[in-house]
Amino acid sequence: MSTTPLPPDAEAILRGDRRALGKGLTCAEAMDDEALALLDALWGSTGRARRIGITGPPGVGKSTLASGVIRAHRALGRSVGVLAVDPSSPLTGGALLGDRHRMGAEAGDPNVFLRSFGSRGSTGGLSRAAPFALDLLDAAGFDVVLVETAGVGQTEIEVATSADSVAVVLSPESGDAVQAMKAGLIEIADVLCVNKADREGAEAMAEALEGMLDRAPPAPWRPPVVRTRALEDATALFEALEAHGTWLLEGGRIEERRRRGLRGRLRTLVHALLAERLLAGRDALLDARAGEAAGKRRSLLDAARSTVEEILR
Ligand SMILES: Nc1nc2c(ncn2[C@@H]2O[C@H](COP(=O)(O)OP(=O)(O)O)[C@@H](O)[C@H]2O)c(=O)[nH]1
Ligand SMILES: [Mg+2]
Repeated sequence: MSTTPLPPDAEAILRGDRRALGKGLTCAEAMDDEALALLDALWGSTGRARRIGITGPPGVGKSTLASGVIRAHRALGRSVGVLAVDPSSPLTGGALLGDRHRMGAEAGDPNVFLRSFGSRGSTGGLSRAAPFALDLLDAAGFDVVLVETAGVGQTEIEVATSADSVAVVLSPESGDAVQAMKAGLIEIADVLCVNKADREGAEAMAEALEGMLDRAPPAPWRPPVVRTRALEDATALFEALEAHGTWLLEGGRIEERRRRGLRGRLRTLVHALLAERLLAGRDALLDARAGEAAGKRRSLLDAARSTVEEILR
């Protein structure tokens, strides 16, 4: 953490300047040097917001639910910063506009800040920017920071687990519910939400999830399975998330959970920094080993091992 005075843009974000926050998030999206300096400066001011993740396959109703959850927090006077992570396309704007539209009830409320965030290309190391964007929203002083991630990939799961409480949303019409389960989505759930409860198959899906939880090894927290009709009401999801938040605050569980989350992020960063440092200036070595693998003089794995040996020698 920096011990020098805060840079002006960091000061502005702490003061609640939304323009500065927007600019900071743009930097975070690119993970440029400016973003890194900003995050360094603001680290000491993070950790005050309650962080909520809403994840699940596309189309299950996450944005609609998020809108309801935001309204419930607003009714209690809490400010909310929202990050909608769209892995597919930060450029086309289709999904972005869709989210804006569905979260439209909050538009114009100065205590709700909504930002879409592209995660395309964020496949490793320092480019894993979304958790840092949550840090920025946290430092900006929102009472609640909510992130919606679409999809069931590793990145989405990582983003979701940088929240204190994670809701995994499924719907009876998402054919990829089984895939979501296989991808490890169920394991990260603190709350399981079967949305579109008005549709056929919702109750059967909820019961299947309950059965799965019955068979799982006992855990300190059993995720509740809530049924919602997001177009009408998201209260059940809001209340389940609140209950999980209360449980986390008992007996220091939240500190332990955050420490675990940060350990994962730290590992990722150390990986990236180590790789960057160790591979610097090694292009000739990599070319030579790749040539050997191409020419079948070594296997690819052997080439990798020997490259590591040479670098560490
Ligand atoms: N029938 C029904 N449709 C819903 C419900 N919740 C959301 N939808 C619709 O499902 C579609 C996808 O919703 P959206 O919130 O964008 O899903 P996301 O991709 O998971 O964020 C939209 O057309 C919603 O109006 C629900 O409870 N029941
Ligand atoms: Mg959405």
